[in-house]
Amino acid sequence: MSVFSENFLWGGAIAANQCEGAWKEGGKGLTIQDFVKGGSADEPRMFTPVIDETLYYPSHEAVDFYHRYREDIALCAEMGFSCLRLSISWARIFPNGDDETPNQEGLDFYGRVFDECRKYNMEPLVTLSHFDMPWGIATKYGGFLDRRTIDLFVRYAETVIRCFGDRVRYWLTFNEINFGVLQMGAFNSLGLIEKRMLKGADPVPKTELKAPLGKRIQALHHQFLASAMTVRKAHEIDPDLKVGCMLSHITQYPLTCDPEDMLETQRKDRILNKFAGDVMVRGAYPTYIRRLFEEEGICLKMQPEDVSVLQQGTVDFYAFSYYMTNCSTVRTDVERVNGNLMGGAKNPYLQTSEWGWQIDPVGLRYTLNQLWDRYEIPLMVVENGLGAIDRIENGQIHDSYRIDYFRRHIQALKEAVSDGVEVMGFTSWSPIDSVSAGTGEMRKRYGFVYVDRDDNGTGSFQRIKKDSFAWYKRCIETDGEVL
Ligand code: BGP
Repeated sequence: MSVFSENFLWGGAIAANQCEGAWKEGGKGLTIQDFVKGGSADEPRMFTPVIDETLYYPSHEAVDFYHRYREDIALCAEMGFSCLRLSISWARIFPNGDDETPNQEGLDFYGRVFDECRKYNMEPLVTLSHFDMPWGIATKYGGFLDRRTIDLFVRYAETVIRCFGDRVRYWLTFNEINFGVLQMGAFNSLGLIEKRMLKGADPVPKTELKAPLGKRIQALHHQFLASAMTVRKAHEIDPDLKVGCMLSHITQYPLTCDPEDMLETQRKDRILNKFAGDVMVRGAYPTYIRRLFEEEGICLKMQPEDVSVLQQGTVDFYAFSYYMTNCSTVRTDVERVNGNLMGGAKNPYLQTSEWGWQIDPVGLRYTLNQLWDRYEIPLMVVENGLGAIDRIENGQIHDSYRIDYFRRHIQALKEAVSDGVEVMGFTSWSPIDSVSAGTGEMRKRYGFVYVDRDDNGTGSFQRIKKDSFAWYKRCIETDGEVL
């Protein structure tokens, strides 16, 4: 008998800027991602303050989901998905971010996408903001550092929730909101771009788009408020709608049992993983964060009403991405590895992916248990998967490595459910190959479905089922019994 509940959500997750393309169609405005070129694990993506249309920018065409959504949703339906996580591009609805009225063509597009999902009884799970702030908000307002951006976001959120609330029951506010505490999150997550970066026309490495911690925390505070206000709005519109937070959970292990390593692990875990979750699930700033603010000289500007806004806007469920774990240590003479959003000390017990991310299925069980113990609200794994190079042999892709990755992670998920953790669902990252968020590459593939597109922007966009397609179909069909 299956360990999963009857209405467990099985599916996959994609994001607008990584799959849609059609960057100037349907009245869409520009987003911050439209200015970023492709890179690789060793070569940072370049940001160009002015778009040079002779160059290749991965988001401009991505994998053409905008024109091929029917085919892609049908493929997901064929695998038996009961859920498709996807994001709305804010700039398709409010092209400049602060327009007087929403763009009807954008609303119509998503209406068609959600109808298509419903046709197959697939529950859409919608991320309102997945790393693609409208360019107008980043440049005119300075992203989330400006309090006015809160209202712009809430207006956008209210518009789409009112419009699609009948077809979309599950919502996520910001993708990987905890990214904002990291330097890399300044641009992607918070939309912070220093004025001087916009002056010349010269490309700058995306890694140079930085902001001091104080500014990032202030902007993150505004995102917390925007998220809390959205939760309240959604419940006003329809009390049955469920709104979740979404974090990238980068579980930290101590590299050794040296008490100093234990403390370092706790410190990192709190800032990176717990802080944002605590605010959004518990509705208040945790006490441990005060000391960090003091030590870093951070003086958060709050309005008197902020405390109650956070309190009244706690989320209904906790969603997170899980790809890997890292080790923390105070020692500096240790081997290090790459990772999603950040690297860490190498764990001698784990293998790494081709991009250096440590593969840790058991860590998923550990993480789910930790989160359940802390919050006791429903959890959902909304991203998990293996970025790998796939090779076509006689028109087929034998991705046994990906099957192995999922088999072990879903096994761990089942163990966690048997441990008593309440898990609502599991959506793999990118069931259809899409552009990598970190490197902008196409060759870093996650899909059950291969897309003919390369890192130079050539390819027919043809979709080809990989071996993992039939495997995942069988997994869903048997409710995770046959892995
Ligand atoms: C998460 C993002 C996704 C996705 C995934 C894989 O951080 O939410 O957008 O892309 O990571 O990362 P990457 O694409 O860099 O391999």
